[in-house]
Amino acid sequence: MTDRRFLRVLAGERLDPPPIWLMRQAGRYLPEYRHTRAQANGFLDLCYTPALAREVTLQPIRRYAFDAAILFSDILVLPHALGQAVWFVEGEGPRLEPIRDEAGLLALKPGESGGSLAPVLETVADLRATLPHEVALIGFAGAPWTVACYMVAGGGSKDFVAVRTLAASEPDFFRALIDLLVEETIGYLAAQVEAGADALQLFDSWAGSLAEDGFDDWVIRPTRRIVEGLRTRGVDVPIIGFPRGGAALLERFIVETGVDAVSGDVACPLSALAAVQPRVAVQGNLDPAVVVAGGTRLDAAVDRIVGGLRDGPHVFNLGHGVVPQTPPDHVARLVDRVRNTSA
Ligand code: 1CP
Repeated sequence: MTDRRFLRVLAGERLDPPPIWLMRQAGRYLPEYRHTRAQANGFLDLCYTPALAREVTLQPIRRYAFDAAILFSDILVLPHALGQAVWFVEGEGPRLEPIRDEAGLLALKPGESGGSLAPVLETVADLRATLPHEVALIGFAGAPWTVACYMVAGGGSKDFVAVRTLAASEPDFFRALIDLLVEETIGYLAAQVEAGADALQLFDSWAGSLAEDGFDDWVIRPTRRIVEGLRTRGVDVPIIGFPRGGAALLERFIVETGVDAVSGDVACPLSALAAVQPRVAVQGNLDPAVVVAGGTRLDAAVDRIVGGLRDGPHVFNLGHGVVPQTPPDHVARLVDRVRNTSA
């Protein structure tokens, strides 16, 4: 049995206090991140320079001694590796040259992603060699639906209505895009595990924008194929699903995809997370805004989550990523509260 507390919980153990890590635990809220970020020639360069990516991955571990580190990278390095133009506009977010038809799809270069993602895999190997033994290393990718949203829209969107329209009106094109992403994601995640990742998380940030049939086609099926594809290749590390906004279909997502754990979003009721703990480990689900607020309201929200999920395997996390305006002291208070609230 592993002595990494995070992995013990993903394997089904109940630990008190729960292990903790936070989505976007590395990032702009930390002054040391902003310092390292300024040394890189843009955000993608930060992701592709192993010495810098390793440094920003380790920063929150040094400060807070989290139980898991998450590889510093982005879900959009995969479309970039496929040959799509991807760039980040300072203070705004990602931009991509949109792909909306067969010709755009044919211009992609599947199966060659190993080459340009080599620095990311080197970062994984460096990290596993550098991290304290007891700290687990999480590798990740965007789930196909969410990555496709950015690839088709050409950037962020509040509802991705243009992408949902295309998925409904051009299902053959859209299925071909999703199929390609399924295969590439399997290869990319297997390579991360080979390089040293101890667990994997699939981020499906826009799962909640879909109707039930779309959720089946574009969230559940591709995720199941990725889980099966990884298992067929002999990848046996735990896989965490994060179908953000999919609380109403959480049980079915778990049963039909075969993931080992799920991350609950902010709106997911604690009772819904507790209800699935007999099957899988759960992560969640503090509102990042409450961390910004801090104080006794933060303490109360932490206690409620730790109390509500203590009867099954639970990894403390947020319901979405740490936001840039978060005071680092509030994160310290949160970690202390989780570790010192005993059952
Ligand atoms: O300017 C900066 O420094 C860039 C801000 C930033 C950071 C810190 C971006 C741009 N990406 C990241 C890192 C990142 N992204 C990680 C690293 C590990 C960690 O958690 O510490 C991870 C796991 C991601 C994943 C990611 N990127 C997701 C899925 C999770 C989520 O937040 O919903 C998504 C949707 C993206 C796309 C993306 N990359 C960056 C931004 C600002 C966005 C969101 C764009 C949008 O839709 O508004």
